Amino acid sequence: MELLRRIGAAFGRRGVPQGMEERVPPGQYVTPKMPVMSASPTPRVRLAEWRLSLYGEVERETQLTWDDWLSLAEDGVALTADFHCVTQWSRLNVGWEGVPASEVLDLARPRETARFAMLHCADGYTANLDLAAMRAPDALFAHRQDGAPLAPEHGGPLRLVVPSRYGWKSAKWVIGVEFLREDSPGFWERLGYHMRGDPWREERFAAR
Ligand SMILES: Nc1nc2c(c(=O)[nH]1)N[C@H]1C(S)=C(S)[C@@H](COP(=O)(O)O)O[C@H]1N2
Ligand SMILES: [Mo]
Repeated sequence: MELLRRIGAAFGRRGVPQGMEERVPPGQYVTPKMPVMSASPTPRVRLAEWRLSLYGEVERETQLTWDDWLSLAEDGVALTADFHCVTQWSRLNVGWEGVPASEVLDLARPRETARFAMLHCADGYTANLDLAAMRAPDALFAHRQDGAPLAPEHGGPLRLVVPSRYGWKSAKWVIGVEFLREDSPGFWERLGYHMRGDPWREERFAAR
């Protein structure tokens, strides 16, 4: 076994560049380009009608227009993060610009009882997340990717990015954040995907 381990270490992991082993969760390989992964066709979103609604377990229901978003984003952040899809590709160093998710959540003054969120999207897609993951320092609502406006197929005008969870939780075309007391399954979670989806623990599918 020790010999096998040493041979493995010398060759590295399949699909993982030398020296990147720490960055790539178990069972993932690195892809140079960001694939498009959508369960349905790209929805048409008109900025004049676009709203982001924050509701549920909150003190102050909030709706942002696109102009509201742009002024929020003036004091926004740019960060680089790795993206891990449950179908096993990982893309390293994706550049995002937007607003930290915790800052967006706080606009609605979540109640203390709010512990989870359901993300609602313009294509009818949903994804559930624990608020602790959404409040991680690298989680953001993003309207720009790799220095350009977020392309429609990648979730433009606005998507969520939660690098500490598998990609299916990074909701594209996000239009609603519903705050919840209890966890509830979204689109893929109802079909057997893991409720939490931490790539470092390889939480791909729910135990059955
Ligand atoms: N609204 C919506 N968001 C979504 C999806 C989707 O089908 N609809 N697919 C998810 C999946 S499985 C992944 S891996 C990422 C892919 O993002 P990309 O298409 O920008 O690579 O978006 C996630 N967000
Ligand atoms: Mo995915």
